[in-house]
Amino acid sequence: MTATPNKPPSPVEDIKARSHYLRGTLPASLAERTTGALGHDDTRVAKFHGIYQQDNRDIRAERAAQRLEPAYDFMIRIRLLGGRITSGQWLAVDKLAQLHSSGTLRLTTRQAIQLHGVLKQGLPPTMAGLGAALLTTIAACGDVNRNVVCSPLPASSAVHRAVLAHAEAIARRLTPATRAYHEVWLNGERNAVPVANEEPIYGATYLPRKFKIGFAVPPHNDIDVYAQDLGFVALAANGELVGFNVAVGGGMGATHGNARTYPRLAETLGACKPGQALAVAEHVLGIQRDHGDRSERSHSRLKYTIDDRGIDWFRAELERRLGWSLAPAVPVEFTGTGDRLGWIEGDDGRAHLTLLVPAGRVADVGGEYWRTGLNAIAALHGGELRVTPNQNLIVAGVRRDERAAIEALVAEHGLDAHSRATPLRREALACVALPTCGLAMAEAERYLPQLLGQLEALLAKHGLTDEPISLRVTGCPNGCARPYLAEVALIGKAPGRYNLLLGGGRTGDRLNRLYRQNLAEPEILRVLDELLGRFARERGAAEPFGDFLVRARVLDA
Ligand code: SRM
Ligand code: SF4
Repeated sequence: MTATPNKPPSPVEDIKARSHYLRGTLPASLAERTTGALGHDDTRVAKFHGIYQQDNRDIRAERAAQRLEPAYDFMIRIRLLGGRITSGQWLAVDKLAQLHSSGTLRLTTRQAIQLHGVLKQGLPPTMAGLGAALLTTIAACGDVNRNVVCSPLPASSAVHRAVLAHAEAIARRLTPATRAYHEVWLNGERNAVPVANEEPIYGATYLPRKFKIGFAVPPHNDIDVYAQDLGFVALAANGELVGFNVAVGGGMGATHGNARTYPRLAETLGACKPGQALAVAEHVLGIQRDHGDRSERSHSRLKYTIDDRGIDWFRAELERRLGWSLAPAVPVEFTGTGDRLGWIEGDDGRAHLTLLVPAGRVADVGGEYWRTGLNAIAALHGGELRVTPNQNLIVAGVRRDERAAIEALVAEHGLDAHSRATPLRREALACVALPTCGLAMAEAERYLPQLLGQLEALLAKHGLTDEPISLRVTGCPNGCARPYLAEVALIGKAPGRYNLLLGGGRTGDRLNRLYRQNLAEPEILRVLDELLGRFARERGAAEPFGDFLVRARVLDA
């Protein structure tokens, strides 16, 4: 186990080791009726099962004043490989959400679906219901390989099918092998004799920290491949998949005021053949398992392992484990990180409709009936839906004769945001933040609509309404909406206060930079008003806002 010199392993390492391959004492914690919480260690173990203990922060102070324990409840993250879910599964999830959660679904930036507000007694039936719908939450959280993301729009069917097959194979191989999930949630029999090593890949203490893999299909970087611990960029020739560029060490998370933490772009190491991707994934993960920092959790992602030891060391170690060398990387060009909203024709006679779901929240609110409307679409379509890493939803593989009926449902339920939204709104992302996220320092999802309105007014003032500018807002520096890649990012510092970061690239391959700290809304708007004014006057032809800020050396001021 690699720990920082002179520092002991973090207490989480002990909890993992004691958990007996993620069993912990979950059944006892679930049966305990005197509290709405799980036992201390079990809150850690539950994460590996896709379950986060939270409490409603809107009423935290009030509960404390009444000397009540926090209003504990749970977020359940359903892991959907490549964002894929059948219509039947969608309807099953909605039903469980109505029965056991706050009733809304949340599409995430890693193509998963989250339920919030599940009470402890609601966990077993929800988990069993998900299992019955052939859905899983295993490894949606925890120190393991998380949901593998994959460019979701299958417009070029052969390449996408092939890429997805590789993503699936890797996700399967790197799914924890423990039977604990079945035992606790799906009434699996417990082995009378414990299996000696239930986790041939992970071992008893799993990884030092979360690990993320993504597959992008150029020219669309709609998964933000350079934000992944391990990114595969598909290389195609004549409509066939011929290989992948391999990029390592991406990550967004940082902590305010801690210089040992920072966002980092993944670096391209080289290229591999399609059939070699699984070995690459297994060995990159293996290096991180064996060499990642297990004492200081804020410094334990692969990006720090690489920076601490050097990229040359990493490459040599990877090639030693592989027994072969990566080929030179192939130059690729991306055109953007957003989704292609609206209808896109596939090359197989099917069409795909990408709907803009504001901040990924599936709720009936404000004249947009996302829950009712998507249920109706799912019932009619009967086929596949795909969650995108931009928190949107694709109605995939629509037959020509279904199209008009789906369009009618979209219009009837007010789900046509994609056709009327400004470019700013089409690409904007916000993380969940308050009231459920325990780490939020400021609002994000709930603040986004107001902020968008204000920024649209500024853009209109400067004649920039049609300008695509990427905006991402998070409630803290952990980076769940990948804010460090946006042209304009607000990162929560305190209630109503944000750091303003500017100058990210439009194709996801340049980090933005901190421009001003701890600003309240009026100051944010004043700064952006001035910069957008300059941009309107001084930009080069078709020059994006982020590029302009870098070229004009605005960020050096
Ligand atoms: Fe995240 C922790 C929500 C994508 C980096 N993230 C959390 C938690 C679970 C808070 C916690 O630990 O108590 C948040 C739950 C909020 C809630 O109430 O739902 C949370 N993260 C999310 C989601 C739902 C944001 C969203 O609005 O869509 C995304 C769920 C993804 C999924 O389906 O698996 C989500 N999180 C990300 C991403 C983006 C990505 O993966 O592409 C990142 C940045 C990439 C990266 O990992 O570097 C991200 N989340 C973090 C971090 C910082 C990790 C680090 O390296 O420091 C934390 C904090 C932690 O792990 O300690 C975190
Ligand atoms: Fe919570 Fe921070 Fe992630 Fe937002 S970025 S969901 S506030 S951990």
